[in-house]
Amino acid sequence: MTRLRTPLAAVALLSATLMVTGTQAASAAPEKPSLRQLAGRADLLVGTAVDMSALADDTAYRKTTAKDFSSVTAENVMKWEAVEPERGVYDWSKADDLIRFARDNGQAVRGHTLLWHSQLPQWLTSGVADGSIDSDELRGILKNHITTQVKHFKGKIYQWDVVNEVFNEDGTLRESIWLQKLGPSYIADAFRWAHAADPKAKLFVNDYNVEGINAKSTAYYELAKQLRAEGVPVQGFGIQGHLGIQYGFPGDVAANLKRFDDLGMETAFTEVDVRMILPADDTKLARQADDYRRLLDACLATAGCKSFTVWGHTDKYSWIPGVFSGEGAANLLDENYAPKPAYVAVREELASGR
Ligand code: 9MR
Repeated sequence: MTRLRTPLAAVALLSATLMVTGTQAASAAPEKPSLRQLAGRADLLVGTAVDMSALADDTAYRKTTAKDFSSVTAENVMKWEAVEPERGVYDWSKADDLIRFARDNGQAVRGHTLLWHSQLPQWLTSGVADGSIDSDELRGILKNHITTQVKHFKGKIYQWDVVNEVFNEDGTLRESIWLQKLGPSYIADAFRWAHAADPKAKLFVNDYNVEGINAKSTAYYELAKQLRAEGVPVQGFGIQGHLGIQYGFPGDVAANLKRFDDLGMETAFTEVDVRMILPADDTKLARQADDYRRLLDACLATAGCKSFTVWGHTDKYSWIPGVFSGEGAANLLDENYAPKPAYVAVREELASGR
């Protein structure tokens, strides 16, 4: 036995080795490029929805939002109930906070959303319900809303979700107050008003369950084709991308994007998350990673797909558990901001380029 192999000396050697390797590891391992750096090389914006309370209160959240993403979407604060809680009384404060955060961090902002059947202010829904707001007035209210909001953010939003979730699964128009009171022409009107208020913003339709080719995505395809033939300024198709591993991966995603590309439209994934029945395990997380990778791959394969946005990037603030009981773990980072296999898959896919 040599002197070095005596226990004390061995401990000394081990700790010296650890110190050296530790130092070397810190200085030698280059920091991995962020998602936004990799996306930039692929001519893509990689985005996240932002929860404004988390952004205000949670330093780690602010850091990950700034580090990995080149685009941000307000998860809630640009919705009608948030910006005009009382008729004629606007509150842009939280939305403006996001615009400021984005400017400080060199990020683009997606606008979400101008016209939806959900998260409408109470003064509006109750006025329509009790008949005190008739159809003519409602049309004026909608025009005013779209014009005021788009003008407020003019030049600061690169893509607007002008109409959100207007079709049913079978491709018929959803029975919202808009359809009931204004008829189907409300859609073309919304795009014309938005375009007049900010001619440079790209104007999108946006929905869920339209990843693959199906009755609903085909309804959007036909609508877009028709509107564009009539000269209505609709330029983009937003695919939300709320998946669940238990449902299997939708077919024909790239072919679906391509047909919009062929119409000369932009496409975007706007709200990607992939939920699972809890608890998570390695198999489920691998499956989830694969779903993220495949959505991103379809985007990268499509010339007009210029942004890929996740609907929150940490499981800590996801909307999923509150809506789908027993489900969750849908995001790229876990509740403690540790990267999941899905994060690694997205990074690898971005690194592989277009
Ligand atoms: O993530 C949003 C959640 O915090 C809100 O409570 C919810 C209200 O309906 O809206 C969620 O975001 C939705 C988005 O605006 C449109 N597509 C579906 C999203 C998840 O429900």
